[in-house]
Amino acid sequence: MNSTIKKEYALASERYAKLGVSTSAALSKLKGISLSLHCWQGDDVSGFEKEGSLLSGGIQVTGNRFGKARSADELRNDLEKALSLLPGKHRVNLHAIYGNFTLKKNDRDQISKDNFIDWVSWAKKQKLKLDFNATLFSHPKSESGFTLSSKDVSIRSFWVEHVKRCRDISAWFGQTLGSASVHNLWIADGMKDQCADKRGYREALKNSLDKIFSVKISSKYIKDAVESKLFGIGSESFVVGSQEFYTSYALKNNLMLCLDMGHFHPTESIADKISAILTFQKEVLIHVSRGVRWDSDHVVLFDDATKEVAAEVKRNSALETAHFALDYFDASINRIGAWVIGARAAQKSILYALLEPTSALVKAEESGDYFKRLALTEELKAMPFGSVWNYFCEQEGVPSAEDWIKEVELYEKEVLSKRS
Ligand code: RNT
Ligand code: ZN
Repeated sequence: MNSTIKKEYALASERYAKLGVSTSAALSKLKGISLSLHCWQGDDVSGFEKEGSLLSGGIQVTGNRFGKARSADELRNDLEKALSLLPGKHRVNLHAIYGNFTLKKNDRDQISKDNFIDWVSWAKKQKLKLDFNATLFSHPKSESGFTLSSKDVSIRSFWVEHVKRCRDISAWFGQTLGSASVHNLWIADGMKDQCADKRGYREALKNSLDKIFSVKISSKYIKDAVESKLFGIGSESFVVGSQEFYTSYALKNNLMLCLDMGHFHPTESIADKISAILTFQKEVLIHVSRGVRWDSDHVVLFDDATKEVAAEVKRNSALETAHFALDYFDASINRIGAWVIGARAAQKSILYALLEPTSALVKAEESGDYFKRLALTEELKAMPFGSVWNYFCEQEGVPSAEDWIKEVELYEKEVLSKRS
């Protein structure tokens, strides 16, 4: 290992030890925390259902940087490149539209394991675990703006069948790869303008969910999550699957809640919700994202919002029971670089949380010494955090500091620039 990095780490360790924090304990914890890397950053959420598939329905990607993955093989190569630049071991998160539909042109209500054999053999080879998502957008049957909550029973049944099949595929990932697969359900259902029968749509959604989750699958294979939203493109006035709706449904039906960092009012703290949920539930799924003024899904950064989320998970002793899944899509910059910036930022945020002298903060708080709590929090920001991070990267055999940037540039020159 680079001797400067080693020296800097030793000095940093001493500084943290003075605060009662062990850097080596923090790093061994960090090593065991996997992020779920979202496949959809690699091709702007297009998927491979048919040639030239395009994203539609409630979410949008902007930008047209060259080099987008045009096939599942290219996407897997790009994922391998991104993963090679991340310390630790991570999972890959797939959406239903990423299957192989060349041999069997299955519509969503016929999707099956057969469409995902390539992904599973790749995952086995790469020693990766897979998570999954049903896809209820970018399809003629979602164009009305309603899927599982549609008042048209044939539309509703179509999507119920899709999600049921996706849960089967997800459970199969979990079983074959030996680690429960997180299946997350997000739908865009809602209305642009004032809705006169909110209750009707919510009853319909509940009805569909009851059908979907009446099929019981062992939690050894699948962990089901439901993702709420406050508003979206085309659903500015009303979203059927709101936070209150899903919180109630999840509690009643023993499902996990998914909190997406871009799905609330911009001034609302997602971090603040974690302890509320974990008071009643064991696990939580976090979609690590960054909204800029709206749910824009910008690349995740090592910023206050992400740090605060990680800190709350740590303070709730939930690092093993919270699932961090990245969820953003930026088509305006190098897509592999976008994956790596966001994933490393999420990992840095977790490390920052692990290096927090939480008990000292709680102690100050309990004794009413709020000055000390605030002062300590401020001083933490000037601690040699980067030296610990760089040491972790070197230890894990991946480039530290800014050294990974040139690897992305080289891949862009050698591989991405040749894609038309
Ligand atoms: C959309 C949700 C959802 C999607 C992915 C692609 O607002 O955040 O999680 O981003 O399913
Ligand atoms: Zn999300």
